[in-house]
Amino acid sequence: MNEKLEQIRKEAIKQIENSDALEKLNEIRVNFLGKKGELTAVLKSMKDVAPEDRPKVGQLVNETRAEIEKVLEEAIKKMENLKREAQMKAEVIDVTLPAKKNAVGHSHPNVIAMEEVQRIFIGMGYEVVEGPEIETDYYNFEALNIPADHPAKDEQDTFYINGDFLLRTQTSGTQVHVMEKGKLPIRMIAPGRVFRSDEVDATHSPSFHQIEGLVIDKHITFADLKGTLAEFSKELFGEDTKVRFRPHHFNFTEPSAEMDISCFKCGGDGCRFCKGTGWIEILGCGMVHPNVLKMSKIDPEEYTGFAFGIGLERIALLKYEIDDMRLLYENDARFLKQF
Ligand code: 2U9
Repeated sequence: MNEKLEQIRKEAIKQIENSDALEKLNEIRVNFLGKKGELTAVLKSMKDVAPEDRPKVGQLVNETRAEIEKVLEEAIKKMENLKREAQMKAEVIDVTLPAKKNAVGHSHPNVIAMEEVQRIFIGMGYEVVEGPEIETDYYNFEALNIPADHPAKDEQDTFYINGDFLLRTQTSGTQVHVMEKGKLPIRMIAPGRVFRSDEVDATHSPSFHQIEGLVIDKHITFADLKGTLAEFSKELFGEDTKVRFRPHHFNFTEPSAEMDISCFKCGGDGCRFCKGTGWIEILGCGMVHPNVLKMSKIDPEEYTGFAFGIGLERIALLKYEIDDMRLLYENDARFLKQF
């Protein structure tokens, strides 16, 4: 019996030492220590042992069971540790690996320019007002002192919808809506999309954006216009920017002017950017025509005002040195991600 037990002990330990998986160790436990296992079989055969030897044999069986259990527990612990270590190794985070790059969207140059221009005028106390893209002939032309036979009203320049309705060719209608409300003084900008029946090329598009400004109050003079637009230009193009005004004609302003800024590339000496002139045209402006005030029930004897119009795309092209307007509409990600 002793020998049998010793054989069981040796065999169990050998199998435990040779096993390489937790499942195998469990099998060994069942085979040696389980109800139908080898040690239990020895206990069952106690009836064949002489009664006086039974306590000794019983003790030996218990000792063998205890030892197998101990070796088994140790092996299980070792196996579990190995498993955990392997798992940790597999799941290890390499903090030196470069992070995954998430593709981030970019603001469109038009949006950047629009926000910058709005920020400057809001800083000067201007209100931002948006108006409808579909206007009537009255708000887009008549109220702005543009007569029925004006060339801008030609179908070649304006998209007509039906009857009286058209796609606005300038945001000025928005200012007319505000003037009609009769609340004075007015200090506002009207940003938005406008439409003209133009062919697409490097400097034209049938749809572009404007920011128009309007100030109406008592005692507003051309000096207010000059001071405001000079300050605006310095903020947008830099403190050293100079401005000059050239006489022009618009139906809705009198006198009217176009404003140039000194070239921000060469400082006014003349370069390729300003075509050697030292100046770059950036907007149109003027004192609001008395007829325009009268039509919106504002007395031109009591109130005067100035207005200006800025083509947003022109500002974006200049500021970011983009040489073709079409790039602003194609939305090619390779272009947009530069901003
Ligand atoms: C009211 C009265 C007057 C708005 C003005 C301009 C001059 C102008 C151009 C800029 C580039 C159009 O987009 S562009 O081609 N605009 O030169 N706009 S004064 O004058 C107004 C507006 C509203 C009631």
